[in-house]
Amino acid sequence: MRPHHRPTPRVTRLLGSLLLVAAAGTFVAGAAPTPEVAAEEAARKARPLGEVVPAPASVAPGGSPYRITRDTRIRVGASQEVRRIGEYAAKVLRPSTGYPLPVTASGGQDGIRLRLAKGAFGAEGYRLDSGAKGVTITAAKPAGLFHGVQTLRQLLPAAVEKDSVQPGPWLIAGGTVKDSPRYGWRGAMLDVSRHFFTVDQVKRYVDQLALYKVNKLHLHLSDDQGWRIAVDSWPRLATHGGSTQVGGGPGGFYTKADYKEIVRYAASRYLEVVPEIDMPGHTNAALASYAELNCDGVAPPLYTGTDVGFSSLCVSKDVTYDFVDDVIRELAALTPGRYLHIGGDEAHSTSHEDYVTFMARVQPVVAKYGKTVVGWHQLTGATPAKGAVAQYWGLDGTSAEEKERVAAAARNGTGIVLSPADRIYLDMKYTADTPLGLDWAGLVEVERSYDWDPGNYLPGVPASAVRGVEAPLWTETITKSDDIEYMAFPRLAGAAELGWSPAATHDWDTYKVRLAAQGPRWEALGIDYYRSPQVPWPAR
Ligand code: NGO
Repeated sequence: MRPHHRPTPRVTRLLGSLLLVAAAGTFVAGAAPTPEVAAEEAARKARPLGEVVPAPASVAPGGSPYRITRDTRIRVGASQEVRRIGEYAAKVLRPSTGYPLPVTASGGQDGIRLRLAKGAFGAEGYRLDSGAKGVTITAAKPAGLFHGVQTLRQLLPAAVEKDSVQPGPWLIAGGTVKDSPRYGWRGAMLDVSRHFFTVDQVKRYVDQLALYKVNKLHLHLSDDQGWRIAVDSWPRLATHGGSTQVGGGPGGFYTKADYKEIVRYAASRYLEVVPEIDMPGHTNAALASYAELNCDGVAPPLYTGTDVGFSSLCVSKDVTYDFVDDVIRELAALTPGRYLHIGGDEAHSTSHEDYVTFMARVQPVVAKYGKTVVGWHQLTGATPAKGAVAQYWGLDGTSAEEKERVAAAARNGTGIVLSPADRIYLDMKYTADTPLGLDWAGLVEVERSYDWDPGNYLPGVPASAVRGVEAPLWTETITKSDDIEYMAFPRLAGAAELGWSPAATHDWDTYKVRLAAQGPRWEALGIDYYRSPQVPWPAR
C-alpha cells in the first residue's frame, strides 16, 4: 500500500493559535482530509478484494472502494429474473445496513448494478467491478449474477449478515474480480432418509450452500429406514415406509407439493435438485410397505437401526420393474433437473449377476423419462448407461482394483463426481472427540478435507471425465439443523472451493486465512460450526 499523503496544514487565520499537531507527519485536527486521503483511508478499511471463499479465478485490486449508503440503489434493468436476484441481494443487505436499497429498472452508472451482457463468462461466471461510483456485476446468465452477489456479500464486513442494524461502514474494495467455476458439478447431498428433515430445514441448508456457489442439491430420498417422497401409484411407500427413522422417531415424507417447493426454492438459489432413490439395496422401507416386492412375498418390519447391506429388491420379479417404472416416472415428472440418481451402493444382498441384470433394466427407464443416470460408483461394476455419472465415495484404502474399475468406466465415457469418504463425507467426525458423526472412513479434520486435487485424485481417470465434487451428509447421527451445520461447516466451504476455484489457487496456508474470515459470518448468520484448531479464527 502507498504511504499516506500528508495534508498541508492550512495555516490561515490566527497564526499560532489552535494548531494541534499531534506529531510530525500526522493529520492536523480539524482539517478536512483531501479526497485522496479519504479514499485511501476507506480503501484500508475495506476487506481485501480476494478474501472470498471459494477463491475467485482472478482478482485485480485497485482504485477506490465503493461505499453503500442510504442513497444506494440496486439497478437491475428490465429482466424479471435479474430483478429477483436484485431483490434477493436487497433482502440480505437491508436489515444490517438499515438502508432502503430500492431495486430499480432505471438506468445509471452508480449503485449496485446487475447486468446481463454477452461475454466469455460461461453459464455461471461473472465479473465484478468496484469503484467509487458503484459496483457492477456482469454475467451472461442470471446464475452468474447470483454467484457474483455471493462474492459481493463476502466483500462486505461479516456484520452485513446480521438481521439488525449495524454501524458499517459498508465498503467494497476497489478493483475487478473475474470468476467462473472449474467444474459444473458442485454438490451437496443431504440424507433425509435416516433422519427426516422438513422443507424449512432443507431450505435453510440451501441458503447456506448458495453462499459458497454450490449448484447441486442431491437428496437421498429413500433408504432402509425411510421412504421420503409421495408416490401416487404406490402410496404406502410414503405413508408406511416414511413413518419412522433411525432411532424410531416419527419420520415423515414430502408430499409432491413439498418436493416441488424444495425444487423451486433451490432453483431460486441456482441449485439443481438431484433426487435419489437408492436401489436395489437400501430398500427396506419399500419392501416393508409392499409385500409383493419381496422374493418371498413377505413384508419385513420397518427398520430403525443403522446397519447397511441387508435389503434387496427382488430382481427376478416383474412387479419390481413396474414399481421402478412408476417411481421413476413420477419422480422425473416432479424434477426439472437433468439427473436422477439410482443409488446402487452396498447391494450386499444382491448377487453380482442380479445386480448387473437389475442395472441393465433400470437405467433405460431413467432415460425413457428424459433423465441422465447417476449412481454411486458401484454402478461401474455393472455397465453404466451412455452418459451416466458415477459418484465415487471410496477412500485412500479402497483397493486398486476397485479404483481401476471406476477409472476404466471414466475412460469409457462415464462422468465422475468425486465424494471421497475420507475427505468430504461431512458425516465423518473431525476428531475422536466430535460428538456427532461416524468414523468408518477415518477422522477428517479441515485441512485433510481440503487438501487434495479433484483433477488428479483417482489414478487413470482422465481429467476431462471429472464433472466435479460433491459433499454428502449422511444422517445416522444427525437430527437437527444445528447438527447439519456443525458437521458441514467448515468442511463444506472447502468442498465448494475444490469444485469452484482454479487448481492454481489451491493452497492450504492462504485458504485457512480466507476460511477463518468466514467464522464471524457464520456467527452473524446463526450457523453453528466447528472451530477447528487448524484454522486461525479471529477471537470472539
Ligand atoms: C456409505 C453408505 C451409506 C452410509 C454412509 C455413512 C454410501 C454411498 N453408502 O456411503 O448408506 O449412510 O456410508 O457414512
